[in-house]
Amino acid sequence: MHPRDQTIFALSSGRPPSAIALVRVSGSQAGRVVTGLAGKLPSPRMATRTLLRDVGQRPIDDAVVLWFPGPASATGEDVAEFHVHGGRAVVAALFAALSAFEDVRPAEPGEFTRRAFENGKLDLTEAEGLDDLIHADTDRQRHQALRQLKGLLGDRARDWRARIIEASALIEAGIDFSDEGDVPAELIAPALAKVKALLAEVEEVLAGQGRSERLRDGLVVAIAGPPNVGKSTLMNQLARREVAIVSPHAGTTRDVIEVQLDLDGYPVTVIDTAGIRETDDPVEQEGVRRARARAADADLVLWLSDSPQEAIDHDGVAPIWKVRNKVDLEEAGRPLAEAPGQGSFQISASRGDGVPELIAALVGFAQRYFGGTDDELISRTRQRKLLQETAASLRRSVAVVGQGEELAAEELRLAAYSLGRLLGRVDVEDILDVIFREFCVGK
Ligand SMILES: Nc1nc2c(ncn2[C@@H]2O[C@H](COP(=O)(O)OP(=O)(O)OP(=O)(O)O)[C@@H](O)[C@H]2O)c(=O)[nH]1
Ligand SMILES: [Mg+2]
Repeated sequence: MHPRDQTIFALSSGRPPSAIALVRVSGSQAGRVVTGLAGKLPSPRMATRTLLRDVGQRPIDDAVVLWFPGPASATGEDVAEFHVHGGRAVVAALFAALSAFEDVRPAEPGEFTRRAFENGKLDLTEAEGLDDLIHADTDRQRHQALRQLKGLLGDRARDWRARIIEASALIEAGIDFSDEGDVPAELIAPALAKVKALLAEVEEVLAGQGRSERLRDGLVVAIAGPPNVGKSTLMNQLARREVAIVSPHAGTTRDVIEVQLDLDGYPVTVIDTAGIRETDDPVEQEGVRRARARAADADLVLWLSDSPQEAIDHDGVAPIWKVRNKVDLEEAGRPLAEAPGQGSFQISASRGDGVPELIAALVGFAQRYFGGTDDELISRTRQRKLLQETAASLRRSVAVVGQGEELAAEELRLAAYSLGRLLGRVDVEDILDVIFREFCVGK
């Protein structure tokens, strides 16, 4: 049997040991597997308590079994779920029993979802939403993924595709009518009007500022500055744990250290870097090189210093906030010379003074950066690229219609093709592997 037609199984719940482990089976052999292990098939969709036994009739575990005959199942195939005790040995014994069946094998990552997609249970944009939901770390990412999973973009794309096909049918009917000479204007004009209206809708969706795409990836904030100014101390404050080594030696941090923060539901990655200075130590030189490179790519740079006259030594397009640290030392001696201005802060990273204000400003920055994502439909570069191609083809079809209706019809075909790729309905074998490989096993 071809691997594609084989029955697959996987642990769909978290890593054992856990209270309960959920093992899913999907494919034509699922019924035979359940009968083999549980003695008989339970009623469809009814949780049924059963003792599972292997081929030698040795007990595996006392389990709850669910039976979902296809096509009304998650994958569209026959599906069985075994809820067993989540011990490593229990799961291993169940896996061994499952593998003993002919044409039953462990699933590849994302293979359940891929089968659901291939059986038309969801389109590719929804599958992407599902992947995002599983990987969502913050509340706003979850919200965004749920919207994607609802199929809002897919619904729009299906509607556009149907209307493009209508428009090209009008044009092609015109071409068929007129053996010679021009296609009558009364056929072309309504088709063109349809295409223009469509184009406006696609462009409106594209006009979103990519905030949803950013929400998937998160915001990167780099802490940079000279050595020993307290960058790692600030990092630890933001992370609320000791992620980076702090020491009075200049040149302590060499690697780039990252922590993921959830700032008011926004995903933010903070990176702590090596202090930037000229040095002869080759290891520290490499650290400084990495620090510069990461800070140059960041979305926001916190330039930390411990003296008022510190010059900023940084290249990049990202905004830079000046953060003056160790103000506790200055307070003890003389009063602070200046009050903090726009994009400028005074903190004591070791005592925590000024850190809440800095965090509040970061939340504000994240709010502006991600903006309102509620009306955005695009969440991936792949989707944006295909919609751009669609819009370009629609634009060309309007532009070339004067030179020949066949040319316009061909552009419309291309536009429909791009939308088909967006939905995963045409010619996407190459990208399917890439997308589904990112999924977890068991999903
Ligand atoms: N008084 C005072 N000392 C601080 C403050 N923040 C950090 N320090 C001290 O400054 C020294 C350097 O701190 P680090 O956090 O290691 O500085 P860094 O910028 O990461 O240094 P490198 O990794 O070497 O570039 C340590 O001795 C800290 O305890 C502060 O707000 N006040
Ligand atoms: Mg450091």
